[in-house]
Amino acid sequence: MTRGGGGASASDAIVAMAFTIACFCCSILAADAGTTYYVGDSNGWSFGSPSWPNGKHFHAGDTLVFRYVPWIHNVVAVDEDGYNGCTTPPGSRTYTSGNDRVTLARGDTFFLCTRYGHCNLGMKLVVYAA
Ligand SMILES: [Cu+2]
Repeated sequence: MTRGGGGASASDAIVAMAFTIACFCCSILAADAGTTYYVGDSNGWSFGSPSWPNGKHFHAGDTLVFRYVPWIHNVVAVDEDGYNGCTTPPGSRTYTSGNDRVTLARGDTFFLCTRYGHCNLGMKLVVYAA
């Protein structure tokens, strides 16, 4: 820049404003899309999943992806009683694709695997979304 004088020029101000607006729009888009989490990370949805949410902060609109071998496991969204007792309330949503995407609503969401004995062996998950 060869222009003289101190202080920020008008073009600098416009650039700064454009940058601010762009950031603002990006943050809105990010909020809409939410964050995608892979349950169990590289292990997938498994018996080690109950501790997986530890230290994570989920928000409504985030997506959980459950990856597993479909003929070994499944994913059922249950209520708190179902989670505590390893039971499946009537009408529970069941996922069986092995690559299931679930968008979180605000509050606690409970999941378990209904294959024989799996829930009692610890294959269940509760996630809190703010
Ligand atoms: Cu299972």
